[in-house]
This record gives sequence, structure tokens and C-alpha cells, in this order.
Amino acid sequence: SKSTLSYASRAKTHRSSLVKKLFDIAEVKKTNVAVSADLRNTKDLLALADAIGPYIAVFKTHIDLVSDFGEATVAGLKSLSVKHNFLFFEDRKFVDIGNTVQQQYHGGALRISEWAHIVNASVLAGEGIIEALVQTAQGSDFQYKDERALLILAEMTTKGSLATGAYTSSAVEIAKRHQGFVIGFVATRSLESVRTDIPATEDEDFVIFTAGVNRSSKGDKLGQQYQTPKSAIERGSDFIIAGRGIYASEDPVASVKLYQEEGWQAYLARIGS
Ligand code: 6AU
Repeated sequence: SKSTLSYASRAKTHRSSLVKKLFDIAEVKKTNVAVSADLRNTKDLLALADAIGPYIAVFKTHIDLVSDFGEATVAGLKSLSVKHNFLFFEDRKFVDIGNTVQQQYHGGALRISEWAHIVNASVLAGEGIIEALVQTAQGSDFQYKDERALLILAEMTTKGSLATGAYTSSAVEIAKRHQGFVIGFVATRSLESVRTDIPATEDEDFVIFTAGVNRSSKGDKLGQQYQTPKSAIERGSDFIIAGRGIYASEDPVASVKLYQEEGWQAYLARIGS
């Protein structure tokens, strides 16, 4: 695996221009934090993006939580991503049949393809869902070519998750067949095994995002399970996703800086510098 290489050296050889950009952002801003901004209205969402923007690489949304979502949301987010140099990840977790997810991704009420650099999908329904999204992203009416990417949900952080073992291995196999638009995984517990399944060849360098990251809690009352930024990075994660640990803390800016520092130090240790 390439987890002992720096973001900068991976950026040099990576085939995806979006991943190059992601790694460049990580290097320039010295951060591997993806904040999970699970807020309920445009004002709060934009305020958080502006406040913590300097310390993050990725701003992850659940845009269907935003009760007043509209043009102002999209325009505001887009301008903040330019101002602070971060990418958007819409955590839509596409899961349906190919024909449905194509329409959920491109167009529709939330216009996800128009603003979200990264989206994710579950492979519960099989490889067809990934083929459908790849087809849309390669379509002649798709104007964001090379600026959009997909992560496959290989595991989940919740207690009793069924996305384990053979399911996770199949997710890795499917990803290998769709490199390009598919850039990696959302994966958590068995990062080592996901990494082991991925040969370190020149053209296979998957990016691993890890959710369930929190510095001060072990979980919530609904089955969420946490690990620390350090633990996630040590186990091979490339970008740590933290939600409530940052946005629900008393001082989100102070908090995001702590996640940034811990995540970056663990990364430096991992690459041996
Ligand atoms: O840090 P939290 O617990 O406040 O938020 C975690 C965020 C939420 C989840 O929808 C998401 O990460 N998530 C995911 C993702 C990113 O796909 C996968 C998973 O297995 N667990 C998880 O919590 O927005």
C-alpha cells in the first residue's frame, strides 16, 4: 500500500486530477481533516464553513438536512470553497438501482453533481450502481469531468454493521474495476485488511476516508463508535471525518485545530518524517 508515502509524492503519480488536488490541499494547508457539517440551515452551514475553512481539506455535507436549501446554499458554499481551498463531499450514500441513482446524483432537487466534488455509494445493490454513476460522470452532458469522484462505502462505523468480511472485499474488487471516477473508500475498522487487499501498483492508489472520529467520546446512544484521529491515521486512513466532535463543541475553531494537529502529527509519524 501507499500509506507510508507522503500526500505530495502520491499527488505526483496519481491518475485522478481530483485526487491530485485533494493531496495538494492537504500538503498546502497541512491538514487531513474532513469535517462532517451536519447542520440544519444555510446560515449555520455557511458560518461553520467560513470559520473552520482554513483548517480543513474537505467539507462534508448531508445537504438533505438543510431545511432552507437553495441557490444561496450552493452559491455560498461554492464561494467559501474557493476562499478557503477545500473540496465538498456530499455524504448521500447512494444505494438504489442504477436508473434511480443517476437521477439522484445529476440534477434533481439537490443538484449534487453541480457542487459536490466527492460523493459516496453503497454496493449493497451490486456493481451496477457504480457502473451507473460512472456512466453519468462520463456522459456527454456531464460538464464536470475530472472534477468529480466517488468513494465506495466499504465498511460502517455502527455497532452490528453488516458491511464486513466478504462484503468489504467485494467493495474493494468493484473499486479496482472502476478506478478513475472511483477514488477510494469510506472505511473504518479493518483498514489494514482493506489496505492489504490493495496491491501497491503504480496505478492503484486508493484514498481512504474514515468516519467515526472523535477526540473525547467513544460513541453515541445510537450505535455510533469512535476512534481518535491518531488511531485512524495509524491504521491507514488518509482523511479523518469528524462531525459532532468539531461542530457541536463549544468552540469549533479551537476544536478543529486540535483535530488538524493530531491528524497531521499522526500522518507525519506514519510517513516517517
Ligand atoms: O462525527 P459524527 O458521529 O458526528 O458524524 C459522523 C458522520 C456522519 C455520518 O453520516 C458519517 O460520518 N459516517 C459515514 C460516512 C461518512 O459515510 C460512514 C460511517 O460508517 N459512519 C459515519 O458516521 O455524517
